[in-house]
Amino acid sequence: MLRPLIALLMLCAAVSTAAESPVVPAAEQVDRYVALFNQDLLALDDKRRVVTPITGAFDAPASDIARDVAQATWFSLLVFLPFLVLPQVLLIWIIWKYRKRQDGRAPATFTGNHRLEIVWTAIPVVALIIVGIPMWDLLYKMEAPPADQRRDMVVEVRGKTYAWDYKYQRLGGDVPTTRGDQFEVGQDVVGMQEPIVLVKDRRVIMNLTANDVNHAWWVPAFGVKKDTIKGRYTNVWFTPEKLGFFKGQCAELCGQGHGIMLISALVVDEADFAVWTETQRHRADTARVWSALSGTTVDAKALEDAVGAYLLKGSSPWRLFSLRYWIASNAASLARKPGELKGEALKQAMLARRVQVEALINRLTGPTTATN
Ligand SMILES: [Cu+2]
Repeated sequence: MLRPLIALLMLCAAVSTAAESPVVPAAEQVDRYVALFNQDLLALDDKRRVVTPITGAFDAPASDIARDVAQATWFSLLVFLPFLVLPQVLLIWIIWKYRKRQDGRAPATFTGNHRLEIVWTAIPVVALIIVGIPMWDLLYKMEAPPADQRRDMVVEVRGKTYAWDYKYQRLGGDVPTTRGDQFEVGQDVVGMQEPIVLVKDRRVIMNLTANDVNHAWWVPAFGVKKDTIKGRYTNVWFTPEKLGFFKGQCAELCGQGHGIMLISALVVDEADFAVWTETQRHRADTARVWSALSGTTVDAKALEDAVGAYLLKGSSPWRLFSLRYWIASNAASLARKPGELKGEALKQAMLARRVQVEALINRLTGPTTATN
């Protein structure tokens, strides 16, 4: 009954997606994208070190702002370092040179030297001005939003005890975003923080706020640290310049979960970002299939109904890829959470269930899916 209807929808979708870009990834690439988009924040290596540590702006700046912040900090360190070192060197030299020599000489006693006092006040003032001018410039740059924002990504960042929600208000680049295209990411099926996904060399403007108490969004590699405050918006912007996975942490003491209020950001190229946004658009529709799959046992009838309902709403290649992606991604998240099925047993069970869904997709959509 379902099959002819879905086949017809498939045909319509094939026509409508013919001009669509980019290319839909093959079903075999699902696991590659799960490994990219759904990285384990708490994963440890063989030596029990965190696989994705928080990296700093100084050793590995990953944005234009981080580069500027690192440069400004090194510059001020260079200017101020003599003030730290010189007095210590002079002190040690004076102690040694005028040490008590047991030769009967009395130490000189004097107070005040106006000329010296003017000099040691003037030099630090000049140093402050030398450092202050470029710092003022940088602070102004960080605060002032860029003038031409037409190609920028815009994300609303919402802090809440103890996680982050990201609402994509505009994706940026060449693709205009309509209100219907907006989506939100936050926590995965087991409640773990999801990354904010950004595009290399695409500037992002963040509008930050909070649901409850104050938090602060801090990712050192981007050179960004900003308070999120309930009832008002704060703003930051930066351009990610390196591909990769970057981690941060809430930087405003917000409660007992503050220490585990992690932040993760993934910077990808435009092609991978397009795949990610497409999977996000169909995500909510995959929930029923996942709920039929995720129990200890699977009710075949309920699963078939859920897959059938998903395909009836649309069975374009992107929708098929998204269904496969979310089943695999949710399974990866579930595997990190202690449960009735653990480790290898859970992995095998989930692989078997993915095969089950694949068979259903093929049966309900016909052989055309093989070419997607
Ligand atoms: Cu906090």
